[in-house]
Amino acid sequence: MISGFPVLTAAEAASLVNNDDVIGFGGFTPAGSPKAVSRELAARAIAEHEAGRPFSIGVITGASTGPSLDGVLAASDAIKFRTPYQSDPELRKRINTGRTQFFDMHLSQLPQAVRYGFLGDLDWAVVEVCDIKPGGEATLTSSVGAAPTFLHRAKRVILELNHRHPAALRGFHDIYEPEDPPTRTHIPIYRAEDRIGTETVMIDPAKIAGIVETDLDDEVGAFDEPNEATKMIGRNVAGFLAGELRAGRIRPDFLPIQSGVGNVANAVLSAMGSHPEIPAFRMYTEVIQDAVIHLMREGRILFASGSSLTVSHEVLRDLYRDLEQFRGKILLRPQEISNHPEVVRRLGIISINTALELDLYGNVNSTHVMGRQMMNGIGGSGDFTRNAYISIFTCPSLVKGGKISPIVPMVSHLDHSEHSVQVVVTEHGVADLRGHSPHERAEIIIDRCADPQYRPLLREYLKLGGAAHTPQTFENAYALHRAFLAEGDMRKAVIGTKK
Ligand code: 0RQ
Repeated sequence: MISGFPVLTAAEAASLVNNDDVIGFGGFTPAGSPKAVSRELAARAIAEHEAGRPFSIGVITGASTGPSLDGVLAASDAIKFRTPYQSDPELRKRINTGRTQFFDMHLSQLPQAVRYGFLGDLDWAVVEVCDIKPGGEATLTSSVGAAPTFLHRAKRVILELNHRHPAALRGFHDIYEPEDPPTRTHIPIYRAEDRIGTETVMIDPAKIAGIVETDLDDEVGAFDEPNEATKMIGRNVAGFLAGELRAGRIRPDFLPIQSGVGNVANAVLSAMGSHPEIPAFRMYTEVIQDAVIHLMREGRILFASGSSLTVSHEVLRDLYRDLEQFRGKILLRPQEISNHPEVVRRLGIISINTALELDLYGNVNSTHVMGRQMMNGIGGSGDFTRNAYISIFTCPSLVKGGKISPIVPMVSHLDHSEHSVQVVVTEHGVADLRGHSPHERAEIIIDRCADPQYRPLLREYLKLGGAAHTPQTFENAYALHRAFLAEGDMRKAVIGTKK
């Protein structure tokens, strides 16, 4: 027994789950995701399938998880449906071949969708903790995600007590669950560092089926070294923001920053950190990445509010070693709060996210390759973009060795519309779309952001559209995509014929 709760092996815990059950797993991108029970659920699925019996479960998470959760469950065909975000190659393959039903959701909306009953009953919450007290008071680990809602709503609970995370993490979390309408009030955050909730989650002890002890690392992937293009994108974003400061459109003490996941995001933060005109700033974001911790150590980032410490093993190890140095400078919040549109608008957050592709008018596709293949999901990019003080999208001007231009006449899938997207940045430059009509936007994007190899094709497309308010032409809107699908290279597109 631990704190009066039965200790189970991961296999014993997994044996409690029934075919068709729906599980809410804690964790966020993939910090703090459970890693032991999911492995045993996958083993059970394989055994059940071999015995000719069905076994699959609904998997709801905060955001992406690692190979020990999405990876093994997908590989054993154990996922019946999946929401709201993923990034596992094995799972992606199944989603894109129709074997797993995936629905893509704004991350801030997931917890309330669970509470409203939109996703059906939640049979289980499986959540990683670093401490559990006898009355059911638990300290979460390196993320919060949707764990508080899962723990409150699920019929039963399994906890993974992971000794890799110190119990001294208590105090780094700010747990707050809003009331549901009609009794919801405002979220009382007025500055990035405002604490509004509790340090721990209270779990009904009667629901705790058992505790599984583990000692496992988080499964956050390492970052690539930034290449010339990502470094230039970073410098261009930093240069643009410095210009906004000079022009007085951003106040001298700056505004909180949200930055997406991935290599470009890491490079952007590093460039902002080393820009002489950008003052030390605060983050109000969902994912706290390596660059944030480095810049906090250098005094360039003063405070970070997020939902997860999505950092590499080394950075997490050193952060835990120096934990007291970071106390009071980091708060981990539920994704419902870290991404809350009301707070994003109130604080005046500058959002910086990455596009898969974007079109001449500023519409952005964050999720679907060639309009068909799901990459990861919209994540929190919509929560922030729509409500930002300034919304920025970055992308390289070329991918796949130049065979694809992420800047296209019309996006093949729409996640963020022209009404929400204000600034576009590639390694070539910055397209500031604020206050410009679709015609003007197209000119600016082609001149400043498209790769020179693609500018003639894009100009040709624009010319063909004539004087319409938004000069799309259905015959040619997907000429670049069609050329890539037919000939493996967008540069082979022919604009102007009714192919
Ligand atoms: O392919 O992996 O085969 O090399 O897409 O692209 O350049 O490595 O960029 O890692 O920053 O990911 C939009 C996916 C960018 C991510 C996306 C190919 C490219 C490469 C990855 P390879 P990069 P990144 C906060 C905010 C949505 C969620 C979000 C994302 C691979 O940023 O998931 O913003 N965003 N959340 O070659 C075909 C194109 C392509 C393309 C790139 N136009 N067509 N392939 N690629 N553009 C975080 C959360 O919410 C949790």
